[in-house]
Amino acid sequence: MADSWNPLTPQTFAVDEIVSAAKLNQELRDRIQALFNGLVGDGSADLDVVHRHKSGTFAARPAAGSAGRLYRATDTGAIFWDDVTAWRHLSGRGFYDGFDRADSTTLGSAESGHAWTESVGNAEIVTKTLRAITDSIATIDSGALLETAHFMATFDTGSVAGNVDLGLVLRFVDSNNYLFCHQLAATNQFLLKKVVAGVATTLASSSYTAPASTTHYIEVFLRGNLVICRITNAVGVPQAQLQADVVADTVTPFATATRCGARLFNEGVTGDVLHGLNVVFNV
Ligand SMILES: [Ca+2]
Repeated sequence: MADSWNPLTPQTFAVDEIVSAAKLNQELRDRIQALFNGLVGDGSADLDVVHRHKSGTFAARPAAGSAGRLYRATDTGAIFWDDVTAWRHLSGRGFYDGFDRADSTTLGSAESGHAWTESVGNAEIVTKTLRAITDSIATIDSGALLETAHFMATFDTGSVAGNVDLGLVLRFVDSNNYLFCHQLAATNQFLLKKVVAGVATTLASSSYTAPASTTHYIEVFLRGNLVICRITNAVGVPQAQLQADVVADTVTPFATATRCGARLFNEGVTGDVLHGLNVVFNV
């Protein structure tokens, strides 16, 4: 008999039908063709099988270990690729939070869907800003290795210029191992530092005294071992820029860092606050 591939018009079977081999064979062929069309061909041509990848919340993502899988996180909008050893960030809208929600001592989830963690100390949301109650590092999980990224943050310095101590954490493993940029009144500098086994080392620095109660922007380009950080005042004038090669830190010791966030060490009502943070991963 001639081939007749028509997966959209399956055979019908009566309850008491004794099915002929030809009819069963036809049905089998049609179903296999439908599967083939859906997976290999143009999915829109076959309504029986639509090729979709596994999806679910970021927290429900399985462990990496099967090469080539894709996973779409429904809450953070990210798509990841499994390279066996780790999930790689393939695309997505990235992370963003303007803290446009009610005052709270817990940080909840960012507007992009990423869950905040108070990795160090205690922070809170006050008047649509992030503020430290005690010296704090608040992080989110990007879900993949932070090899390249672009950070843009808006801060307001606190009301006491001599206490300014704010920054962005670019790669965070734990409270004793992380890379960060830092505006620090104690030395009147903008700095890039690494903390390894609890010991902080300055990788680059530039003189800058941040005035009190003033909006600043911090922008960071993270490109593997190359890091460029700059701090800009409210009218867009760059005040300090750092360029550093952190070659030893690209994969070691921060190889497992998937977290990044804000470091606020000038706490309380007179302290510095973060207005908003946007991070685009793997740009
Ligand atoms: Ca808190």
